[in-house]
Amino acid sequence: SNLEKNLKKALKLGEFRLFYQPKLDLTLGKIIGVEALIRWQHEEKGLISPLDFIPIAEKTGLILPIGEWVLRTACKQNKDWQEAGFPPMVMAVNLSARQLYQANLIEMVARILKETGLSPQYLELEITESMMMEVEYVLEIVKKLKQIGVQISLDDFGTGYSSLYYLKEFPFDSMKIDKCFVRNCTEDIKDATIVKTIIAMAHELDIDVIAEGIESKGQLIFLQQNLCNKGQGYLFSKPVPSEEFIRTINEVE
Ligand code: G
Ligand code: G
Ligand code: MN
Ligand code: NA
Repeated sequence: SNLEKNLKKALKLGEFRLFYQPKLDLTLGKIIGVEALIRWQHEEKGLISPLDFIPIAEKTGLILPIGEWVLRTACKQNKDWQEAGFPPMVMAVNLSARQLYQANLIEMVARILKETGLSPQYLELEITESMMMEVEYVLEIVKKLKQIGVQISLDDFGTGYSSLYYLKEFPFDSMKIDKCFVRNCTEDIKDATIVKTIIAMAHELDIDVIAEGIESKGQLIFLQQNLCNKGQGYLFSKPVPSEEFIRTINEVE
């Protein structure tokens, strides 16, 4: 298709950009990590959201070269920030299902870490419940990634098939409370209950829990009162280009 051709061209022309959104320690108000989020800087259409091209990239398989570019760019950026003297942060990268099932994923991650010189503890891979088509296979992949030393988080928790089996069997370092629950947690008793329960369960399971989509002071206070000590959202910063992210670090620290 046309979009497919354009995506290939975009990769060749270097039209993809990574934007960065900070993850904060909600108790200390300090930046503890960052999530890399892709955008397409189109010469005529401007900035295109991943929602408009990741699904096609997944269907066509172009997500593999694009995903590799994302991983390399994010690792290199994180290494560059460390070398510039900023406090070390964990860089989170979103994986697609196609990538998780790609034969050489483990080798690719190891190679990119080696090429960029980033220590594995500063890379976190975000996966979602919807990727668990073959649970046992994914579990093996996740275990191998953990052996390399990277962190694994469960993104969009509560929106997929949400089997608690995953939480029991998978060595997740953290889980992210989806923004659809955070959005109304100060007004809707059901959302409040779900958010509180996810936080309590994560603590009991000894998994880090991070709330996403925090947009208001009220949501922040609710999360703090319920002992969620990590979060991200527009209240702190929307995803921004690297230069702007650096300014955010300086403001927050
Ligand atoms: O940043 P934004 O809200 O526009 O992202 C929209 C969706 O695109 C989210 O589900 C996010 O996880 C996904 N996304 C953003 N960047 C990447 C990426 O580099 N790889 C993959 N696979 N998904 C991404
Ligand atoms: O699927 P994933 O959780 O990776 O997607 C994260 C998406 O959430 C990104 O597209 C990012 O731009 C978006 N996002 C980040 N913070 C907020 C927020 O506070 N509110 C809303 N509505 N979206 C957010
Ligand atoms: Mn994510
Ligand atoms: Na999410």
